[in-house]
Amino acid sequence: MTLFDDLQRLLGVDQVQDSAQAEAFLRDRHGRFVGRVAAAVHPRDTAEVAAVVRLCGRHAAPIVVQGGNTGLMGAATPDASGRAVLLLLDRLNRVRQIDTDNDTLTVEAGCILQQVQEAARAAGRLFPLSLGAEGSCTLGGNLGTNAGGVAVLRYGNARELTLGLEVVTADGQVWDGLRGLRKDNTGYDLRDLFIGSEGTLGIITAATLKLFPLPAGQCTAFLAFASLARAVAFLSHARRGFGAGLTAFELLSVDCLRLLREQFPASPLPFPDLEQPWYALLELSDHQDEAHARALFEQVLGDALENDLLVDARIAASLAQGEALWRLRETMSDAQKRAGQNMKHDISVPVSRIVEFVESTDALLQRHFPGVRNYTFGHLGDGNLHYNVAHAPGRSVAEHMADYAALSRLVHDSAHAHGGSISAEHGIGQRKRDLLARYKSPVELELMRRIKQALDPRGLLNPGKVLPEASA
Ligand code: 2HG
Ligand code: ZN
Repeated sequence: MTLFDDLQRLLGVDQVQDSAQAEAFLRDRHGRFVGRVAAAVHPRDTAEVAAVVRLCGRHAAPIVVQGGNTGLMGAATPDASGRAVLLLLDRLNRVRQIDTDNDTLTVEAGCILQQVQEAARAAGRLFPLSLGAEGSCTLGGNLGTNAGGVAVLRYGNARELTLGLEVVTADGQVWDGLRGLRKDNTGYDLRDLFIGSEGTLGIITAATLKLFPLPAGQCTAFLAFASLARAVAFLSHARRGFGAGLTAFELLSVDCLRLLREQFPASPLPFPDLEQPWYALLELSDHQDEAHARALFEQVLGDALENDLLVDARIAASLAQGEALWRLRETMSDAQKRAGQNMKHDISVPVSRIVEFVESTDALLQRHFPGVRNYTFGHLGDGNLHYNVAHAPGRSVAEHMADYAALSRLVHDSAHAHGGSISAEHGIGQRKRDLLARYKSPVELELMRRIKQALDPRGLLNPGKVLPEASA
């Protein structure tokens, strides 16, 4: 019996596809990674996932899990060997339980993030994980990469929002860790091992998530800054003024806004003259009411204007205006995609070193790669910038991308030298795998390898991802 036949017998003919039928799943969203598979399968529940894992074990077939296929690091794309089974969790999309007394929600890994947000809202609660791809990414992918997004400043990463997990282990057992406990000090935290492991340690099939009260009032504004240093100073000012109500502070350089205008001319910019070098989207959530939120918002912005932290502010006068501002920010990824590939660097550094990082890295780039254009934007409140670099005028995208290794090394070395990380929220996948050997200490890498060896001794879960080869 071949693996394909065995899978069809286990799941039924309709739940198993060959490489040709599964084509859409074999390349990542940007077409950077393309693979082949022995089969792609759509199990209907956790028991079927476990059975698939056991069957793959008997055939020594690697397993790659894929959710909404919106990741940027190629973690969900199989390699070209055609040996792997691609596990698609789209059928595991049930909301299993909502507990409003405990403020928890238990959902399956194949749920689209937006569906999770809507389930929470229907119960009068907020599930705050929010990112541009929320209409198509899945919760399993969010947990696999420990996704961040635009509300980390207030609510934390996917990890901080997760209380419990259900996981299928590498040998096909089911670990039911769906505990909705905020306190549980009973030994090693297995949950936190699986979150962020990008499918290399186990397969997350469901999660128990934290819920929060829906805010009673919300204020959104677009701000203009005379320098990045002022934007950072404003952030401290807003933290003091808003306390926990500060929910988002998303930075965009003037070149990002120019790109948005170029690619989406129908979407008006809040500052059409684009006279300042830096802009940010600010959001306050308030648990009293709309009037209280607005008064506080205006006071904090007024003080900042008076103290020259801020050049100008456009406060959204309605929900619709606020949403339009958010749409601008959220289409940054699409605007870049339309303009042609650029080099993405999802870095983080301490907020106190952001200015020094940007200024020194910009200067280094111009010295070594004259004319390249920076599209710098992101989650300033978390110290996480998307420090993306596009081709110089007069050079083709292909010529530019040929410099990827050298240019990216310069950016990553700079982030590292500023006490930062080379991957803040997008993960490692295959794209950054070999970089870990350069930026993680031998001790840290050795501990990671031992964990992998303990949980997946045969190396069948998402091989070739996250961990660099031992010799690298
Ligand atoms: C965002 O913050 C995403 O919009 C994508 O993390 C970042 O396109 C990017 O580089
Ligand atoms: Zn981001």
